[in-house]
Amino acid sequence: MAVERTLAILKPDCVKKNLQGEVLAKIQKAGFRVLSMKQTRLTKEMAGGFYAVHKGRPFYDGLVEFMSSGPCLPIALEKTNAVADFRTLIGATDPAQASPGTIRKQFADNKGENIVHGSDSPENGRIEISFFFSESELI
Ligand code: 3AN
Repeated sequence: MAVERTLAILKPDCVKKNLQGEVLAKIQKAGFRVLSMKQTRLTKEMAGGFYAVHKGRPFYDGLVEFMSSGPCLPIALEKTNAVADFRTLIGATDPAQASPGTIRKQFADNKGENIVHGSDSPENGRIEISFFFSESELI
C-alpha cells in the first residue's frame, strides 16, 4: 500500500465543543502523522469553493453557512493508505449510520454537523491540502 496524504478538518462544531484535543489524539493513536495544522475561519466564499462539488445539492447552503460559522482546524495528514483509513476512523457521514468507535459516532450530532472532514481520494487529498497549506508548510 502506498503512503498517502489526506486532509482532515476539525469542523466548527468540534471547536465549539472544545473537542480538538480528543479528536486529534484519536487521529494520532490511529497512526497518522501530522504534516501541518492551523486554526482558521473560512469565509462563505472559501467554504463555498471548498465544497463546490456539492453546489446545487439541498444541503449546500447550510453546509457553507455551518463551515463559515466559526473557527476550524485543517490538518494535513500522512500515512500508508491514509485516505481509506481516515474515512474508516471517522465513520459514515451520518453519525447515526457510523460504526461504533468511530469519531463521528462518538462525537457528532447529525450529518450536517459531523465534527470532521476527510478527503475522499488521494487526488482530492492533494488538492484539499493545497487549499490550506503551502508546500513549505508540509513538514
Ligand atoms: P463526507 O464528509 O462523509 O465525505 P460528503 O463529502 O458527501 O461527506 O459531504 C460533505 C459534507 O456535506 C459532509 N461532511 C456533511 O457535513 C455535509 N452533508 C453531506 N450530506 C449531507 C446531507 N444529506 N445533509 C446535510 N449535510 C450533508
